[in-house]
This record gives sequence, structure tokens and C-alpha cells, in this order.
Amino acid sequence: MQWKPLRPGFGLAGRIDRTLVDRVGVNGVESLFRAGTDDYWMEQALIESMNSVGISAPNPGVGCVIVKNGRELARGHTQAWKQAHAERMAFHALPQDADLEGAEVFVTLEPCSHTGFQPPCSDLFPGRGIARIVVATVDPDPRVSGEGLRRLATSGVRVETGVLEPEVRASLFPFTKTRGPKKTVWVAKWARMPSGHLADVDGNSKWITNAKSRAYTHWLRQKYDAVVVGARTFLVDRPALTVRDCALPRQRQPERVVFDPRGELLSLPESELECFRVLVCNDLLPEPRRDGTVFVGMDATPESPDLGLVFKSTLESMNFEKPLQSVMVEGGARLLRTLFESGVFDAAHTFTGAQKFDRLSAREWLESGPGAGFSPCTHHVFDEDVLQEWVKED
Ligand code: AOF
Ligand code: ZN
Repeated sequence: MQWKPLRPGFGLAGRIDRTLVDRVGVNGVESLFRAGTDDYWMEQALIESMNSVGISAPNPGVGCVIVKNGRELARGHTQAWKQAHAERMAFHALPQDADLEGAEVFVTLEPCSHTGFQPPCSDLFPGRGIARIVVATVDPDPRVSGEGLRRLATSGVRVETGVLEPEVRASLFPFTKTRGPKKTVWVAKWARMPSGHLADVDGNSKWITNAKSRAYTHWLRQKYDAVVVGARTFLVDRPALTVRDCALPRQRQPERVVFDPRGELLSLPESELECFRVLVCNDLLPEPRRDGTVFVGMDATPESPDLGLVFKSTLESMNFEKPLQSVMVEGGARLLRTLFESGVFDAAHTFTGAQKFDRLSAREWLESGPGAGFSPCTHHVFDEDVLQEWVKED
């Protein structure tokens, strides 16, 4: 399936300005739509869903807004994994005496029909006098997959779908790309200068993009479960890979991982590797470092042609606090190339900054996009920087 270009202002993180500004509404991000239209209310539900960033995965972050006579009654978003879904939160937030006769419900994802960790949301609506339920997109989870809509329709509730669908579907990424609970989605992210270089000889690769691009990147770090860099990038940049400079809520740090096939980080003191997991080829990993707390072995040599795939399967089989639904690789160029060649990536975020350095090194260079097989979906300008996003065609 092709992914359509999104309307301006939307990206894989959702409503892009929401990643930069804490408040949406008065003195915050202006709506892109005329107040009171279906698009307007679905945009509000999408913005509400962004409060689930970092906590709901592997559940999708869903948003729900309940409206009556053109006025909002309540809104809610998906809570932490295994906890309440968006619709239930919106119902809990209703005023005690709320009369839903004639009300409209806007929800980004089809209400669920199954009992998982939570009871089915589609049971919340019948018999309340609700005039209609507007849904952006069908739930790709095979346990639901249209059944929620069918249940609502047979219980006599009017259901409409497709409002702001491409934008919501993109914002639900990586959930929308997972096939079954075991699949881990991989995304590439890189920032380049207009020349295509990722770094100059002095290692100034950290400062290619501006504060807005950085805020968006930090938001992405909490959206995805793990963030990866290569050993060379780690040694040159000493990146923290944390969520710091984006809008609130900043509610989760990603797992931080270094791809170090040659064991270049083995001589660093442990204090410099706190919070990181470092993946090294087995033969280069000395016995005392094999306890798996910092260093983890890969069943490959640095020259193995399938090194990218071994790295992927090693990382995916590691134990983290939660299932690893998604991984973002932030560079450098060699690691990104290795993983592109192995066909690992499902999407890419690229930033092109205006910054030019004098002493360029041709070593670290990348195209402006991931190439054939990926559909462009986002084109957004952060002042002088350009953000582009692509999703692999299904
Ligand atoms: C909704 N509203 O806010 C979310 C939904 O194990 P459970 O009960 O938490 O169910 C998880 C599944 O429910 C998930 O895979 C997806 O299909 C759906 N998520 N559904 O109605 C929500 N987060
Ligand atoms: Zn549900």
C-alpha cells in the first residue's frame, strides 16, 4: 500500500507543532481547520492522542473527544500499556450529569471489540443516545480489524470513518506498521547539510539542525522504544540520546544502544557507558564483559555480510522493560548504509539543515532520502531546516 503525502503540519509524530509547544489551543498551536468541522474535532482527538507518547506502546496512542452542540464535553487518551483506552478515559472525564443524547464522539482509532488487558471500548457507546461516532481509521490489530465498527453499527450507532485518515494513520506509526505483536519496526533518522554531508572533519555533526528540528527529534526519541548510534558516532559526538528539548509531556527515555561490532568502546570506563547497551561481535568480547549488563555479544564478525541482520535479531531478542516495538537509528552514515543494505528499515526521517562547514570530510555522506520502495509522506519546514519523512510501501 502507498502512503499518501500528508496535509501540511502533520508528520509521523502527529501534529508537528505540538512537539514544539506545550499547549495547544489559546496561546499555543492554532488549529489548521475551521472550528466545529469534523476535521477540526479529529485534529483535536489526534492532538489529545499525542499525550500517550512514550507510555502507551506497544499499544497505539489513541485520542477521543466527546462533543455536543458544537461544544467539547470531554477528552481522553490511551494510558500506559495494559491500562485504560482513550474512549474510557474520555467517558471518565465527562461531567457527572452529562446527557449524551445527540452527542458526537471523535476517536482516532476504531473502538476495540475484544477483551485484552482492557474491556472492549465498543461496549461504551450503545444505548446512550449518541448521534454518531466519527473514526479516523480502522484498527489493523487482527483481533479488531473492522469488528469494532460492525458491533457499533449493529447496535444502532451511526458510524463514520475516514476523517483525517492519512494523518492519523501516520501518527499511529509504528503501530500501523506492526504485523502482530512480535514485529519490531525500524526507522532511520539522519540530519545532513545541503551538500549531503553528515559531519565535517571536526565532528560538528551535532550542530547541523536548529532547535525546532532538535525538538522534533527528541519527541521521536520518546515515541520509539530504542535509539541506536554506531560506535564512531558515539565516540565523536558523545550523544546523550535523551528526550530533553521538546514540548511536554516528556514522559519516557528510550533504551539507548550502541552498535560497536569492533569493540571500540570496550576500553571506556563503565561510568561513561551508563544507560547504554553496547552490541559487540562475540569474538571481540572478552570473558569479563559478557555479563550482558552493558556489553552484549553478536553472533557475527565485523566482516560478516549479514552483520546488519545479526544486529537486528540480537537487539530484538534482548530483554527490555517492555516489548521492543520500534527502534530509531540516528547514525552514523556507515551504520545507516549497512542497515539499508540489509533492508531493515520501515521508515525514515531526514533533516536538511542550512548549516555549512568549511572543512568537509567526504567520508560521512548520505542521500536526502531512503530511495526506491519508500513513499514520501511529510515535507515540513522548521525555519531554515527541512524535515522529510518516508514510509516503506507495504
Ligand atoms: C481502543 N482505544 O485507546 C487503544 C486501542 O490489551 P488491550 O485491551 O489494551 O488492547 C490492546 C489493543 O487495543 C491494541 O492492539 C489495539 O488493537 C487496541 N488499542 N483501542 O479502542 C485505545 N489503545
Ligand atoms: Zn479499546
